[in-house]
Amino acid sequence: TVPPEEVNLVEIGQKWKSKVLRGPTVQNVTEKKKKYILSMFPYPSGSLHIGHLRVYTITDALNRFYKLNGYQVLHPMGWDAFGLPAENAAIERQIGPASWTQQNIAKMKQQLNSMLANFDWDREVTTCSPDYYKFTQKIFLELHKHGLAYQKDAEINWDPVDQTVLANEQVDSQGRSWRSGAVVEKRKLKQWFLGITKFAHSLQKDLQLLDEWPQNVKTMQKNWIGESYGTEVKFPLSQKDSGQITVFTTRVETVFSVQYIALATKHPLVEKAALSDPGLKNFLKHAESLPEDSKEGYLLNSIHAQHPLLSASKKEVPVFVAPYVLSTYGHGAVMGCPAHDQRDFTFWKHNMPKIEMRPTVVPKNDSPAALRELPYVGKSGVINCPGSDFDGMDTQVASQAIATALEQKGMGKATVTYKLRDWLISRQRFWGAPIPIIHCDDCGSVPVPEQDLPVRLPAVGSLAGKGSSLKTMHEFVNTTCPSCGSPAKRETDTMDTFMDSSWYFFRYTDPKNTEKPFGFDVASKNLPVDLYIGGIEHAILHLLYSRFISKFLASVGKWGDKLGNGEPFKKLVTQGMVHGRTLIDPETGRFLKSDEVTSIEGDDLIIKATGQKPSVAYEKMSKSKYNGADPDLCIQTHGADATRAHILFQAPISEILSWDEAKIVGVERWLHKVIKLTRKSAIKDSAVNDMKAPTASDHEICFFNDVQKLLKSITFSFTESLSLNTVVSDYMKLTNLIENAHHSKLINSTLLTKSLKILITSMYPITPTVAEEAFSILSGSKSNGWNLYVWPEAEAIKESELVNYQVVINGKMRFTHNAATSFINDKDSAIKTLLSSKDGQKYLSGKSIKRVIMRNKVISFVVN
Ligand code: ANZ
Ligand code: ZN
Repeated sequence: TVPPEEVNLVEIGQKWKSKVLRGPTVQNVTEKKKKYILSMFPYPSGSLHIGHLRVYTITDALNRFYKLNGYQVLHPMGWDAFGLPAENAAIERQIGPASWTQQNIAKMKQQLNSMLANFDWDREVTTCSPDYYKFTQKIFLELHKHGLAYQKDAEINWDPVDQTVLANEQVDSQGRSWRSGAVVEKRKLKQWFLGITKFAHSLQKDLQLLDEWPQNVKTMQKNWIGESYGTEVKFPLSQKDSGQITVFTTRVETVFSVQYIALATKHPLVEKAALSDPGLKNFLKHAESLPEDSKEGYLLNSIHAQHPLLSASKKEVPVFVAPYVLSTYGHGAVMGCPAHDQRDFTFWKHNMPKIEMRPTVVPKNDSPAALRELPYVGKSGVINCPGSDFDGMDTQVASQAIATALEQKGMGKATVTYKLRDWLISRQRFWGAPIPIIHCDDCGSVPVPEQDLPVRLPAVGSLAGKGSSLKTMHEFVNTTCPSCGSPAKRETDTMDTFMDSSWYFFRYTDPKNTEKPFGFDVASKNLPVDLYIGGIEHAILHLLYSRFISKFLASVGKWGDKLGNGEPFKKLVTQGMVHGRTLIDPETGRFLKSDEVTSIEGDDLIIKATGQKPSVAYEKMSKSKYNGADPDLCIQTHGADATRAHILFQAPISEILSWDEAKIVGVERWLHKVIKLTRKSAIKDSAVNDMKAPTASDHEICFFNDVQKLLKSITFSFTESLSLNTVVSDYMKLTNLIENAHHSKLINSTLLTKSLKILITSMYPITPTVAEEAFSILSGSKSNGWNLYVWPEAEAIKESELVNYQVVINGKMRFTHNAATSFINDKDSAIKTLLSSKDGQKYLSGKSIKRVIMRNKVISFVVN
């Protein structure tokens, strides 16, 4: 209704931008109260997308909130700048990856400024800069010194598109590369690994300390680490002194039902047997194309195993090769119990259909004869193995007793197994931190001496082509051995970029340190990170690697937290994705560009060409669906404050945000209202000398209480629930409350102005330029010691005897009116008040009043 040119949010944004970017000037910062607020640093791809905008708006709002509350806030920003996309883009554009990366960083920094993010730019880190990767290399050498970085021949995942190996964590369940999407090939190569499995137990156990992490992330990590308690059992081979097969089992009480042993195709005994068994050789070839749940098997004629606990007559156990046995889990060997395990059951039926199964665990309270349904996989039961020492025992007792018996015979022991493998960090690509090792024919792999760090990447104008690696750069490769001085060769693999990002949050605490990655005191003071925000896609990868490196660094005394568990992130929030409005032609199923539709009455859309309504859906943004949103454009059109508030208002931070720019009008209207209300109050403030009696009226008490309740709710949302969408809706409620009070003329102007100031200060974290503008308007007349950068403390709720009167007009309940119990004592004055209230005007103006009845809490009008 008011012409929009009256309030120009874009102009207000520009006017206050530089001041707001510097952040609030806070006087009473206490050393004791610290907050480390961190967002996962971006990959400098060249442009900020709307998902980035969402995360940085969240952290910036919290950053400003805590600063206003006197906290020393660490809110840094940096760049995860090594990696394949930069390398590929540089090859395409015929420029060096370093300069391409620098260009992108400059552009994205400008975008971060236009969204008004107040970062500690003096702490900026860039992982591809030599003064950063020097210390990535140092940490690698520290791991090496402790035996946690080693080279070994391994069957690895090879990405044929990106021409590099990948860590297990970077291959999805379909066997595809997380980045290129290519089907990963298996190759045997000598590679560098980090000993993350040495930390497997504490990585698993300490998940339970992370009570401020989302449960789903913890569950994913737990499953990935896969800690499993069980027993190692040895089955000697029949031919004397020819060795034994070790299996891992979690169900040792089923040991008497073992009817076969199955070996993984990569088991050393299998590889040996294949040398003299052409049938096996063929099977192994065939097995390469079999799925992991295949029931096929190959019976080995040359090997027979012996049961470690059974009498001589039942001792012999056949040995199979089976693709369902994983070579990388346990010992790559399984004791097959067809009667008690589903997979073993299926395998047995397929390969040995004629031989009966041998159940030895019986459901409780059941006779052995009742055991017809196989496999029986229940865990509570009784051992049914006549002649053994364990016959009749409860399974729980039996499993202990059997493990002890095996141990006494030297045929087994209790053990823990993990699914987690060591972290493969070698990459055969150029754009990464070189692994600081020199290979010498005489001395082996020699660490680069500390004073020679960093091992610099050669400065290249442009890269030759895909798969170009340090291997081809002879000046880099050829060097001398630091140990004996003879000619030697540098390691040409670079590190996985997840190594760069596994410690950057330490570097932020001490970014200018030239001696070491970071100082003990400053890191210990600032870590753990109080709040870490990032994408769920890192639930395993980055978050697991960071926990590992942090625990390692703590274990070698590089930092220490109060709890002593080396956990880097106290609270974790995974922000929801931003989905874009996707328009589809219902006839053809084609995705429509936004200029192919036009809006008609009531915001409805029609397709220009056909006049039909498009189908509308919200989906992951992608170029092919024309559903992307450009943050720059949104900020240019609506201003940064409206954009920030809109982003937060539309969805709780952990949930999917369906981005619809058109809906931003709601937030815009509210911000206009705030500015106009402030202007009106400023005039009133200077004109009216406050002559009100010091005792507040019931209306004023009620209004005061409502303001305090909203302020409490806003504070709670920032500190406890992080429901920033509620914060914005509370702002709106508070604005309306003040506006109505302003119109009602029932609230004295001191209280009104005070409440308006509460609103303006509390808006500062999310809409800082509007807050600055409103502050300057109001303090022009009288600031009365009001400091925009001090968070208002909610005051105690005041007692009042207010009643919520129901106003009924011609028998219909129309509105409620809050007033004192004494309100209806003076009937005439009550009617007058009601007629002049906003609702009263709406329902009663122009009507002639026949009768008014006031009884209890109901005021009844009869009108014409
Ligand atoms: C005998 C048995 C009897 C088993 C029974 C289970 C049930 P989790 O819990 O995941 O650790 N296993 C051991 N090594 C394996 C490998 N390399 N590939 C495939 N399977 C393997 O699983 C442990 C169980 O998985 C082990 O316990 C073993 O089968 C199987 F009624 O041993 B069990
Ligand atoms: Zn040497």
